[in-house]
Amino acid sequence: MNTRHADIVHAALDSFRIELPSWGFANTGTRFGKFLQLAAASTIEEKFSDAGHVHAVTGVCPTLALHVLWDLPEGVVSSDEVKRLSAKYGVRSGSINPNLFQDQQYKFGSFGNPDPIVRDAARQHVKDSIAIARALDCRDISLWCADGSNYPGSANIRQRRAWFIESLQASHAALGAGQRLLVEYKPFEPAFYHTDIGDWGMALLLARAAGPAARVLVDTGHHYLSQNIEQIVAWLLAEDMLGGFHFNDRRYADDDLTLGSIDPYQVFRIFHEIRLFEHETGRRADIAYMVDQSHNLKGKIEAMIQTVTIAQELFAKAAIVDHAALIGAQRRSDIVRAEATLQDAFATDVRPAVRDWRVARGLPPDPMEAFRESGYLERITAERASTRAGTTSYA
Ligand code: PSV
Ligand code: MN
Repeated sequence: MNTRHADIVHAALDSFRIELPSWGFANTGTRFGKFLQLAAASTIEEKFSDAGHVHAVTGVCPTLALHVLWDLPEGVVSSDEVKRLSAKYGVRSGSINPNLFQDQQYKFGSFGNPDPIVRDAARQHVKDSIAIARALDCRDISLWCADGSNYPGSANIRQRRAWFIESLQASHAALGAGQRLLVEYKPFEPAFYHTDIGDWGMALLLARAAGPAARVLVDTGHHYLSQNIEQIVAWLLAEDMLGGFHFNDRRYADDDLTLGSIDPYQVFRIFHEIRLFEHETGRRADIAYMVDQSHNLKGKIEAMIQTVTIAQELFAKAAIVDHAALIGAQRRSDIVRAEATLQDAFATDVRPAVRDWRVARGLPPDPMEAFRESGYLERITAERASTRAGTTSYA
């Protein structure tokens, strides 16, 4: 790697921050079972503490996404306590995630429920979540609706779309200045016939209908197999409608595997579209990068450190793409040269430059080693094991 590349990598990493999910530190599992980890967090304080350790060794995770029912079940009254935890552990609250899928009343949907009382309750919960976000100085309200149906004929798809527009507009109207509503889509699960916000096109139209501060959130695991996610990203960028990412990888469905563990080239291509957009427009894309992974087998904190490291490396690789060469080759329709321009960047070993960047910023050169040497995992394993052996809370 030459010095010009090293400088580009350093500048790119300076601009790259990634948010951790509170639920990624808690015990989770599949619908068949959970393998409990004694070190898993079960209180919001433990989640902040664990996130603080990831941030301490990586230096790029200053915020923690919160899920309202799992982290602030008592609502806005908990915000002072959350602020205290932020200050204590050096991590701010990040995106606020309403929960419109867990309560029994949402069996037949939230914003799309045929019962107006349930639709009202869902709207109220989102408004309460926005108030929490305001109290915690959080910009983004990240909305995922599990709504859908399992059997043809059992739901009126167009009617539900209209109900969604109504509720999203009402939610948007409750936003404070500078806040954003991120609309996440997912093709299936938990619904297996139709999902009300099933893909990026539906999310885009609904976000547009909601109001000017709504954007689309792309969860990389929420696509059909072989779908071209970077093309979706390129279109959303062009439409100024890309608000954020939930990062994870998958092999079959929404598997919650570590980012880049199955297809790192896909993640590189996504980052490349963002860097190319910024190169061509001279504008910074205003995107919230967030992790959305709950690990069932890997140690939770180590999985997060590994994810962040991989994200940084793939972002750095995308940063060194030779844009001038690429654009020139595309204009000449020199397909082989254009393709090789991407492949060259992807094949470049950026790890030494990333390590140098860490050292220059006073961070440990190897975050995983630093974490393993810190003794934190052994300490929390002993402490948490003694206080609650056998706890099975989801988040
Ligand atoms: C749904 O699969 C999802 O991606 C949403 O973002 C939820 O908030 C999150 O997972 C919960 O684990
Ligand atoms: Mn998600």
